[in-house]
Amino acid sequence: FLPQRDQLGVVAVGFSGGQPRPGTDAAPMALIESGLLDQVRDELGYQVHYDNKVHDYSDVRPASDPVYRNMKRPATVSAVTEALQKQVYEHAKEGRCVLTLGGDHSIAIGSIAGTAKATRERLGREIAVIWVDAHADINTPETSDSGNIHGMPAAFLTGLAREDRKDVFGWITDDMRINLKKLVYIGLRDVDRGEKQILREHGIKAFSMHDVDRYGIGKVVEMALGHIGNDTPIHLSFDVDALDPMWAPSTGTPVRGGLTLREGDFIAECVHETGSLIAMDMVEVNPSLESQGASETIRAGCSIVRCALGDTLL
Ligand code: 4U7
Ligand code: MN
Ligand code: MN
Ligand code: MN
Repeated sequence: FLPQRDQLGVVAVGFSGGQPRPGTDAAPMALIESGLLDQVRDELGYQVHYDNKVHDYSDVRPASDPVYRNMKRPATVSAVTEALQKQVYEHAKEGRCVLTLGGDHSIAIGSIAGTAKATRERLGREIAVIWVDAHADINTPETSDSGNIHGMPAAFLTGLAREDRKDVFGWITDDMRINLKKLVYIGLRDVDRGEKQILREHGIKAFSMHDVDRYGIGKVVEMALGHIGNDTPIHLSFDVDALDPMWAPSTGTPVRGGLTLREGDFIAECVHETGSLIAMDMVEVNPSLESQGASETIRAGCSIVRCALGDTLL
């Protein structure tokens, strides 16, 4: 079922509306300007399918967008992720591995919906999602304190959160959804009370920083991959705030006690080694925050993407 190994579709998503701070919209350009796609092309040997454009989706954004069911900018995030879903789907159905450069983490609603749908059509398979993050991002609109949709993507993708309004994620159909049993977290350390209840109630597999400390990253990744099973197509959704702020300070919701850059790279390397990676998101890089740390954060994001695409140490 492997994607054509050397074909990479890239979507650059200049969007920050899933949370309040401007700046994540500039991340795709920063990652690309620092040479990411050139390295992937020249050093890793991929044929890169990229339209040379950072999308801001201004053509689909609604003029007004009041709070709805506690969600901030619901129609905007919905319209942007719906458009992204189509872009990712188009790449994935050609059998390309798809790299989505965010943007805040709300965009995973679109990228994962696109790979889930394409993989069902192409291979008749459900995808697994490895969610590397300080946060679980599985608030429903009702459990969320902030109303920020970047804290909700996993709820919409699993169907724990649903909405009939077509302009507020009602476009998400069953073929775009993911199985709760095939979602696995690594790096958690800031999970809201309501989210903990959701994780417990549904038996969702999660490896917190406590688990990383106890077992080491090698064992944690082994257990995470063991949970999803051999030969399952994998979508890796990597929130840069999974890394400790020491390595990734320029992000909207930093949390102390995170992964080292080497541990982040290691997760990505192991996912690459499975040969089952079909798509990846790199999200929540915000070059305008902690400007001293911006270049370091960008470098960290690039490094993790390169590792996932097969950059090896030797
Ligand atoms: B990110 C939070 F309350 N849980 O829902 C929320 F702590 O994509 C944070 O992982 C969400 O960066 C963080 O607003 C979303 C908060
Ligand atoms: Mn996060
Ligand atoms: Mn996140
Ligand atoms: Mn964040």
